[in-house]
Amino acid sequence: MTQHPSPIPCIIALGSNLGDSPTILQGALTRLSQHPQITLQQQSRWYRTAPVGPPQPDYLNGCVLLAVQLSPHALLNTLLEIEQEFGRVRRDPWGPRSLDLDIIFYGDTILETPSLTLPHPRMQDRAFVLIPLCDIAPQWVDPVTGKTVKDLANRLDCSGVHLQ
Ligand code: A4P
Ligand code: MG
Repeated sequence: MTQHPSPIPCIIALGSNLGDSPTILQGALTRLSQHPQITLQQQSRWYRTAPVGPPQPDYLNGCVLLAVQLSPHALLNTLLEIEQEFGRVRRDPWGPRSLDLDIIFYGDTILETPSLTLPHPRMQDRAFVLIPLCDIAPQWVDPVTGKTVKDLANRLDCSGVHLQ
């Protein structure tokens, strides 16, 4: 794995709507914090959110701020491994999942590759990402639009997002 000399601040969004979601999400955070190149710095509260996409159970969503000494693709591979460990088997787009880990921001990197887009391409439309993110990083500036997380969240209908 590529190792970066200085830690990069990264935002990861977590979601689950299959299985014992609180335990799965807490387990994923433990796994992340045990990684030698990852430091867990801040954690949002957990939110119960109405599903976006096809009918399915409500989600539990949250966000964390990490300091990461991995390249973007190495970080993605680590997240995919953790998803697998927690029983992620369904691959239906937008369908229910035991664990979804998305990279929202990797510093102020803008990247478009077949396997990874940064910032996350749908982040600015998603109250289930931006409301939890306001707990920990409201002043983070989206490098694409130049807007803060708080300003992006204020444009959205947040009626489906409730504190757990
Ligand atoms: N990928 C590209 N960019 C990224 C990135 N920034 N972070 C690629 C993570 N992955 C990224 O992901 C498919 C592939 O996207 C990865 O292998 C990676 O190479 P996936 O997790 O298997 O697919 P997915 O999550 O089903 O698809 P997608 O389009 O990423 O879905 P979203 O946008 O994540 O939406 N409603 C509520 N309330 N809460 C939710 O959390 N989540 C979704 C999934 C739908 N509705 C929801 C929620
Ligand atoms: Mg995903």
